Amino acid sequence: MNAQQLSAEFGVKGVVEFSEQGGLAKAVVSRDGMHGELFLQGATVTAWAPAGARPVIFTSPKAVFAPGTAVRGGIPIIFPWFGPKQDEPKAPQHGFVRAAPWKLESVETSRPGEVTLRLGISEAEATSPFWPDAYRATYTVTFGKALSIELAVQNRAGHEIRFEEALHTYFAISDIAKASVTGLSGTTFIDKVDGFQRKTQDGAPIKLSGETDRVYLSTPGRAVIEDAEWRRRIVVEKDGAASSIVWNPWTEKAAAMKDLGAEAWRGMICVETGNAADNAVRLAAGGEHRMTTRISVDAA
Ligand code: TA6
Repeated sequence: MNAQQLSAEFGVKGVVEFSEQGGLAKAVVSRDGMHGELFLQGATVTAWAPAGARPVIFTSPKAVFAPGTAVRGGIPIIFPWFGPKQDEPKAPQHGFVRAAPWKLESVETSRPGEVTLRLGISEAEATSPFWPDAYRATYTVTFGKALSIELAVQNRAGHEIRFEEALHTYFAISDIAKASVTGLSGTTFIDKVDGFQRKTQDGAPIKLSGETDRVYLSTPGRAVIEDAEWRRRIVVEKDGAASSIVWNPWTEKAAAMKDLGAEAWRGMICVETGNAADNAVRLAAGGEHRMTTRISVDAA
């Protein structure tokens, strides 16, 4: 559906409006000063700011909006494998739904201050020779004082399936040198920058001082991004998701990424919610798995 057709079916004047960017349809939501954006391609949230607050979600100023291209920034949905697919070097990084055509199924505005969008996808819209199983995924996003998201996966394959998943959230921060992450102490992480070695996180706030790419395993339900300069804390709560991923490409990698570039990386940090590596999901035939996250902002 193009923006005009979406507006006719789902539009709510001044609250949920549809437009196109780079040939891609997006929903722009506004309510009581809250602002949000979601592209149907990849069901990618690219913006959210509660009323009166700075943007919470980072999207690269050099992000490419084009059919089949994943957005650099926002909340890409990673499914059904995280990172490179083990034993399949030809498989694309991070699965196959983050640049696929999700269908908008409903728009809900009955709760004050909130807008809920529900989208769906199945093997009919997106599949891969590297993971040919039948599935249905439903994505429910509520924009409001908080940003609440649920990814539900149904197994329609007739046999047990194994998958990884993540909400690869890019958060906007004042400066990577002035931000830190708490809530992961004592957990084991796979350090992808240091030969995939397994290490234990100490008790201190995580401060980044170089390229960082870590998959934290079996983590608690709450992590916090402390931003000293902007005097705010971004609280990331999760359920049905055992892993947390912390990433920033730093100078060299960022400069080599055309859709990120030499400067913008300082203003972002990924703190992702998912089920990766040892935490991959095994789902029985006919079963459903739900993963949720709730993102909110406190004054620091
Ligand atoms: O989540 C961190 C990570 O897996 C890193 O390894 C890095 O590759 C990042 O994702 C971005 O991946 P992308 O395929 O979007 O360039």
